[in-house]
Amino acid sequence: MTGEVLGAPEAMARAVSLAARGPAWGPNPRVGCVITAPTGEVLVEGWHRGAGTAHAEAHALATAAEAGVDVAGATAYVTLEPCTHTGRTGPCADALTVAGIGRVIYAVEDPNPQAAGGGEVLRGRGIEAEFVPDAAARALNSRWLRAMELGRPYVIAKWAQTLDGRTAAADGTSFWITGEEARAHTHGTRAEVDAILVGTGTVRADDPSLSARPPHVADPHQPLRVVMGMGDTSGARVWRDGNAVAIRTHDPREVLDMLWRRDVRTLVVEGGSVVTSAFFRSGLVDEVHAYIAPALLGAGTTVVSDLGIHTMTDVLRGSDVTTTQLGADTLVTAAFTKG
Ligand code: AOF
Ligand code: ZN
Repeated sequence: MTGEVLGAPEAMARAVSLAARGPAWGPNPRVGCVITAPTGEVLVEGWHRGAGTAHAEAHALATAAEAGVDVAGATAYVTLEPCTHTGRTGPCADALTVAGIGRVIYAVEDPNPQAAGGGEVLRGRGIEAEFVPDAAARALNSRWLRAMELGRPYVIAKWAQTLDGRTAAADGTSFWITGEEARAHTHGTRAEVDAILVGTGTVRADDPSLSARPPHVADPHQPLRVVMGMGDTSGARVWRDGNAVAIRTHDPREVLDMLWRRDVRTLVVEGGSVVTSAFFRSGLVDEVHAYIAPALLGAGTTVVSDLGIHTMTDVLRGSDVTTTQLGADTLVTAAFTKG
């Protein structure tokens, strides 16, 4: 809060919590900025509200200008290295320089080659700019950062399964394997990502709407809905409004290239088995969200089919595992590619 006196770690923690106000989806990271006087007194704050709007530093500086607050010689704590480029908005390194900021502490280096280098630019101008790595600042944008490093969307493979690894019964029915809490949780994830993808087989079998319907959230963000494959899906529910796209290829890499060009940074792959297997076979699943119901089917569709693994030494094993109990069901998350 303005007027509060904060030490350096607290000021950065505050900047991280401001950053978290921004949207998790979209082509830009979430960034926060706190500007303090040399005494540690908070002068102004800012955060980025998403692509096309002011960056966190620009927001804080505009607030200062409006309120007539002098930031000359002040310290700016920013969760991401200030940018150097003119993209949808102007370079923050220049804005900080013009405002007379004396010191800049940033918590994550910008992996975007177009924007990176703000620290160097500021130091070249005699401004004290220091990179002080911060785990919370990195965690807030972990998927975006990984996507930028990989140059492709970050991929989460999500499914609901029985204890024996089935995602549908032998007759194709799959409503509902998991309970209400688990389903509500998946809607929360959908509302935080840029796109959801299924295969044409799933559209034909389930006719899903693929919308985000998190409980108690008015007007949630709706991800782009993507249908991959060659099957005929005309008349399906997914096409009933404009926010859906068909990609007529079987190749996950091509799909990711096309989605990257459409500013997709985080994608949830929601099956079915053919599509999920194709992403695993291509090494393109970064994270798994498996919702496991205490149920058995004994027959029916499996989560994935042949992945070309014939011996234990080739097993695909996740790391960074988390488990969350959701009513009777358990969500297991795991990382499958490592940064
Ligand atoms: C900052 N502060 O608050 C953010 C930054 O298209 P633009 O102009 O919005 O630029 C987007 C890029 O700028 C984005 O990919 C990332 O590298 C950086 N984001 N930088 O200094 C901010 N959001
Ligand atoms: Zn910027």
